[in-house]
Amino acid sequence: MKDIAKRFEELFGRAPEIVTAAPGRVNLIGEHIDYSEGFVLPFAISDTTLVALARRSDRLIRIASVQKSAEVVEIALDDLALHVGENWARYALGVLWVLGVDTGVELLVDGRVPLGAGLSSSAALECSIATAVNHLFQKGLSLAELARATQKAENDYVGVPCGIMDQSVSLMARSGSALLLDCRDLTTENIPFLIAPQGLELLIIDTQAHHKLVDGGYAQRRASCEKAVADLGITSLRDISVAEYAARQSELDPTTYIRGFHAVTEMKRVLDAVDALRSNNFSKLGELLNQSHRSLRDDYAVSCPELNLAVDTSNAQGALGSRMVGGGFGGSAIALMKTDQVKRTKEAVSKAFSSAGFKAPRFFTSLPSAGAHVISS
Ligand code: GAF
Repeated sequence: MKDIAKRFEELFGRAPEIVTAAPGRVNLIGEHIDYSEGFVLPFAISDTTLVALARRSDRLIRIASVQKSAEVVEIALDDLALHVGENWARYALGVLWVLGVDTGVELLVDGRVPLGAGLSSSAALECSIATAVNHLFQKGLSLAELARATQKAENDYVGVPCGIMDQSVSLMARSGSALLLDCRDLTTENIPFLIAPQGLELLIIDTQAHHKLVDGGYAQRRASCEKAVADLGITSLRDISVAEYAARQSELDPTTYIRGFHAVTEMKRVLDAVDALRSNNFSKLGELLNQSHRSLRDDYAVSCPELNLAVDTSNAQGALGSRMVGGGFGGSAIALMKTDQVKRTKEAVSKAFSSAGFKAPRFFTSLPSAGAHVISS
């Protein structure tokens, strides 16, 4: 694969001033609770999005992506607030808009996080650009500030109502650990996640499914959680125990109740998963993954037939546990299993998908990897 600095030079006729990388993620557990101020436990995967950037002496912004045939999109810096550009370009422009650059730039993206697999290629893109801008323009922003800024870019510039998890882990992850992230104040703790010495592997199954509900469904789930908070008169679902929540069921309409029930139980499962990891209790972790999946499928209603088939087939092959990850309605599932079960699980999932008439799934594995960093400057 060609070096991004070389490609930048071919495209823009000079060397970049900085090259950065930021990873995609999988979430071990803690799904759909980042926007309810919960704890989540994602880790960064080894696939990253590379960005090469150089300042211009005028006020022109020129951006391109290797995955879009390096076709250059141009916009005047003073027109950034107009929110223009095709989809991928808006993710990039949104970050320049939110962080503020005082000169034009040339920017090339090489996104190596599998696209459309629910592995947060968009957060990787945002965070790689944010890291480059923060360094080159000497913004001095902390990782938490960069996470809030990139989330704002996605919410307000692209128009996707995402939470804070994906950007935070892409920026803050450490190799060898899952990131216990408190989505209320963005404090973190690194929880070692070293499964290979235990003879275990976390298989990532990209179902290649993308159901239409994605956008509307996500916003509706968020709205249900906000309604539960408002109707119960509490500050956040984070501030109520499962028992107290259940005791107040009559105060909520059935849909609001069941959505919030997922959130409060998932918050507890994350803390239980941390305990399980700290005591090397991987069968307990597997059980929590299964509970999380059932809750996302039955209570939160964000799974889909492809994700359920991936999870059920993995479990039937003897996985310790399996669940859908990310926003849902498609994307990927994870399955924790003994290393020697990986091959036959892949075969079984592929066969089950083919029999069900689904697209062929893709498989990945990844060790927990480092967050965004400068490669050269
Ligand atoms: C998507 C969002 F971008 C995250 O903020 C998070 O809510 C996740 O879905 C569900 O946990 O990845």
